[in-house]
Amino acid sequence: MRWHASALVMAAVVLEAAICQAQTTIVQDSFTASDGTALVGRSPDVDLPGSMYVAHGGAWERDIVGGNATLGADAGLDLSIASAGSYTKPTTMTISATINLGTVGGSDFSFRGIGLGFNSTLVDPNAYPTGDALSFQHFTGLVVNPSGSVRLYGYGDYEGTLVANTTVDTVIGSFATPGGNHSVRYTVDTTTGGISNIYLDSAAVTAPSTTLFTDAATAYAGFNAQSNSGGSLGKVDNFTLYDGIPPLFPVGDFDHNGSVDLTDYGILKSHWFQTVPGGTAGDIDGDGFVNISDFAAFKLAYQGGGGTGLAVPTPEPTTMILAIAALPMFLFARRRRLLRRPQ
Ligand SMILES: [Ca+2]
Ligand SMILES: [Ca+2]
Ligand SMILES: [Ca+2]
Repeated sequence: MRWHASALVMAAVVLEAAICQAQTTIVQDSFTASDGTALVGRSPDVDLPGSMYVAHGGAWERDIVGGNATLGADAGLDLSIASAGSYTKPTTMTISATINLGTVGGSDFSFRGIGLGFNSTLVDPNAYPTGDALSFQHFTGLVVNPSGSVRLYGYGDYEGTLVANTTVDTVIGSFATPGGNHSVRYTVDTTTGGISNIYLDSAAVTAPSTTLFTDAATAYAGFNAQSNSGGSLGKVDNFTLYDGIPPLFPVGDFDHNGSVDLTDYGILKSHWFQTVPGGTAGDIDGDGFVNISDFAAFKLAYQGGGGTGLAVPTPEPTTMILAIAALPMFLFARRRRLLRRPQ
C-alpha cells in the first residue's frame, strides 16, 4: 500500500514537472535599464546559459530607450538558442513580443517593418559590408509592415539582389491601426518546420502551411527593423521565448489585458457562486462555477505564485465571506507596497 502511495506521489511529481516543462520561459526581456544602455552584448532578464544579444545588419541604433529595445533602419539583434549545458533547445517554441513601428516607414514589401523571429546565421562572409549581414538576410519569421500588414517571411538571402526563388513572402494578417503597441505571438515546430497559434493583439490568425522553421533556420531568436529612411526608429518590448505553448493569458487575467489586477478580482467577485462558461469570468479551475477554489487560485496568481500573505481559506461559508471581504484590503496593501517601490 505504501508503495502505491509513493508511486502516486512520484506520478504527480512527474506530471507536474511535465506541465512546468511545457510552459518554461527560456528567454524573457522587458528592457528595463537606463536610456542608452547598449543592447549588443546584453543578457536578457531571463537568459539562456551565457547567451547575449548579437548585432547584425548596419551599424544603426540598437539600445534601450524608455524601457524598449530601440532599433534603427537596418538593425537586427539575436540570441543563440543552441543547446548548452543542462539546457536543450526545444523542438516546439513560442515567441512573442510587443512591437511598435515608431517611425519605421516606406512601402510594404517582404521584410520592411519590424520582424520577430529567427535567424539561421548572423554573419555572412560574402555580405556587404564584409562580415556584416543585413538584418533580414537569414531571417525567418513574421514581419509587421509599415501599413500594419503582417507577413510570413523566410530565407532572406541577399547578395546585392534578392534571391527570389529562396524567399517566402506571404501576407497572413494585419493590424487595423499600424501605430502604437501591438503584440505578436506564434509557435514553431522545428521537427516539421511549421508555424501555428499565431496571435496578433491576441486575435487568432490562420497559420499558413510552411516548412520554413527548421532547426537550422531557428539557430538564433530575436528581432529586427528595416526602413526606407535613415534615422527612423522602431521599438520592441517584452521579448519572450517559451519552451512549448504557454497559456495565452496569465492565470487570473479574466479581462485578457495581460495583467492580474483589481479589475480581474472585480470580475471574480461579481460572478461569485455563479455558473459561467468554463475557464472564464472568475472560474480558474475550469469547472464552470466560481467558488473558493477559484478564489484560492486567484490569490496565488495575484501574488505571483509566491503563496505568501493571506492564508488559503478553508471552504466554509463564514471563512469564504471573510476571505472575500479581506481580499480588497490585501490587494490594496500590495498595491501600496508596489507604489512605494523605487522605480
Ligand atoms: Ca519594457
Ligand atoms: Ca486582467
Ligand atoms: Ca471553478
